[in-house]
Amino acid sequence: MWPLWILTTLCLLSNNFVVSTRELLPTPPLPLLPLPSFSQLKWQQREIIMFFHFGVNTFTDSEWGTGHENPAIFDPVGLDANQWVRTAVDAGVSLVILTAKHHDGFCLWPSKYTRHSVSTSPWKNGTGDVVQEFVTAAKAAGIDAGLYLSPWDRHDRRYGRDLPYNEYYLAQLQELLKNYGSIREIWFDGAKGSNAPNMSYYFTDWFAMVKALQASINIFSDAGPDVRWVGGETGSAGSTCWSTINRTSLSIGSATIVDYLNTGDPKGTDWLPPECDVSIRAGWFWHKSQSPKKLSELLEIYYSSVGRNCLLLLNVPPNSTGLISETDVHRLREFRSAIDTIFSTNLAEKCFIKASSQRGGKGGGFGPENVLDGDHLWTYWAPRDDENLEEHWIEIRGFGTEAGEGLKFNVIRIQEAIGLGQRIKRHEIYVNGKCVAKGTTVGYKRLHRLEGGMVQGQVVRIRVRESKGVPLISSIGLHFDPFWHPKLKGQQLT
Ligand code: FUL
Repeated sequence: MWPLWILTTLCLLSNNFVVSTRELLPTPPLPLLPLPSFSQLKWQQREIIMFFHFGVNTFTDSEWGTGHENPAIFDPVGLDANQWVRTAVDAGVSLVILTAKHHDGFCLWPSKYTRHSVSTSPWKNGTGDVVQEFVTAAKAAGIDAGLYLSPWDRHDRRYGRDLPYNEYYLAQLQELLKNYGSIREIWFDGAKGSNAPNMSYYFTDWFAMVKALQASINIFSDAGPDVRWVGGETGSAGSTCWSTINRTSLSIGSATIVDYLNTGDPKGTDWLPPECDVSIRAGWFWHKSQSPKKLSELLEIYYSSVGRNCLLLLNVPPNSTGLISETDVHRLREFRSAIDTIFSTNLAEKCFIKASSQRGGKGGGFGPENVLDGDHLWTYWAPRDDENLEEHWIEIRGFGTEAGEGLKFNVIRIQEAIGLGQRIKRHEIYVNGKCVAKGTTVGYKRLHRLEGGMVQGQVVRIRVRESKGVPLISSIGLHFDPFWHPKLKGQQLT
């Protein structure tokens, strides 16, 4: 046995040989719970996802089928799921969700537990499977698939009898989540007609079964557990929108909680971000008489959903031929190209940037320059964590031409490093010392499309007036939206 002093000396000596001159970095701040899961973070970054409402209603010009539809009406002779997926990909969408069964109970796959499905329809002589074609097309295009399975079923006789219906529903969940590869979102719709039979859904069993069958899936319902409904179908979240909420205050299918769902809860103990579902047309299903919303309406929806810390779930209904109509394809192209036009240039990239303080000092890895890199999650500006600091701010200052003429923009983008929790409660934006926008929450992404129109100025300061812990900002953008024509006149703030 070596004496301790010899061991210590040897260690010190050997350390001398390996000691490096590399400076150690200051550690990141503590997270502020609750935090998103890995799958929720992946979901949030998608920004826009797409819904396909398709089924017997597509052939009957209705929104809620009765459950008595004859499968003989289902015959989408030109069905091409690749065209649906191409439309989604061209719109920048990475996850598409299909109504495998809507309230009418008709199944788009040949379920072994009912005859009310594609198997008794004339489409492909009863040998077709829309769910299969849909997931195969998504996989071929390299995007993810999700499924909607309506709890309310107006066709099946078991509906209204708790045990048999829950067993039926679980059997179908297993078919869908076992046989079609990776499914990334499952949509449990809380909707149900007022005269429908009473029914208790065994949500605990459903959720557990889903998680047993799929590793990276997010479960959507009014109350999560992974993604919550935003409380309306207009594609718009509250201007205050927390990803946090108390799940115990939520229930599925209750109209009384919509305001709470819309804004979330700063004191919420669960990370349960909202999804804004809205249709490109007035109805969820295709109707010959309807046409897509105008580009300006879609942009309004984008600012009120993605721009308010949410995901936009945009429904685009395939028609009775089994294709997405050309009018919708065209409108979606315009929509994507408008978003790209607005956000592909960030005027702040050409600017000086400074902040009220920075964690660990210069070179510590938490400087304000992090808000201009391409990582919108894990590199961020962190101010010094010091109770005596009165306020945290970050400032963008033009130089060269921008210093003379000033920066011209009408959209401000702010993003929080939500991997460490959602923190900002109140913020304000000043251009040359004048307040041009105020808001509450930021979250993953907050967009301010300026009500006063374009502003022009040399110095833009974002002041965080209130936050839970220190604010952590991962990205900032100053953008110009040529499609925005507010009633108020622009302001020259030079
Ligand atoms: C609602 C349903 O009743 C609509 O038909 C549609 O599926 C929409 C997404 O959810 O609750």
